[in-house]
Amino acid sequence: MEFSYDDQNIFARILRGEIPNKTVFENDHALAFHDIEPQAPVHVLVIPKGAYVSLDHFAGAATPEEQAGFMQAVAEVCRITGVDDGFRAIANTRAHGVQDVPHFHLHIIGGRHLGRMLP
Ligand code: IU
Repeated sequence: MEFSYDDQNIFARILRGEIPNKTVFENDHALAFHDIEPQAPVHVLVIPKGAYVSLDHFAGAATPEEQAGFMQAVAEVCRITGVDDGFRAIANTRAHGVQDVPHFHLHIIGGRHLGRMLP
């Protein structure tokens, strides 16, 4: 499918430094920051710095370096937040996935037992 990126979305503005964020980790290709409305003791969003609207867009179009940088950020978030007992990683996607912000983001949620959730 065709992906169209809106560069006025809130995470694009965070990446441009127009809006502050509580950064957990940053590298050349990704930024991780605390969710503004945490659903658990740990709730961090990991986003690529490139203009990707969704997980499938990122997975299909990002360079190997961008993908490696993103996964390094995921690993660092898990290490820094200490979610050794486990966590959930969620990528809400488009309308059926109830994605609010159209810049790919992976929720890393943990710090408590999360219960079963499928879907
Ligand atoms: P979603 O996966 O697109 O549905 O979730 C977007 C998340 O972005 C949601 O958990 C919000 O609390 C979070 N968020 C944020 O951290 N900072 C913001 O300025 C805005 C949303 I707007």
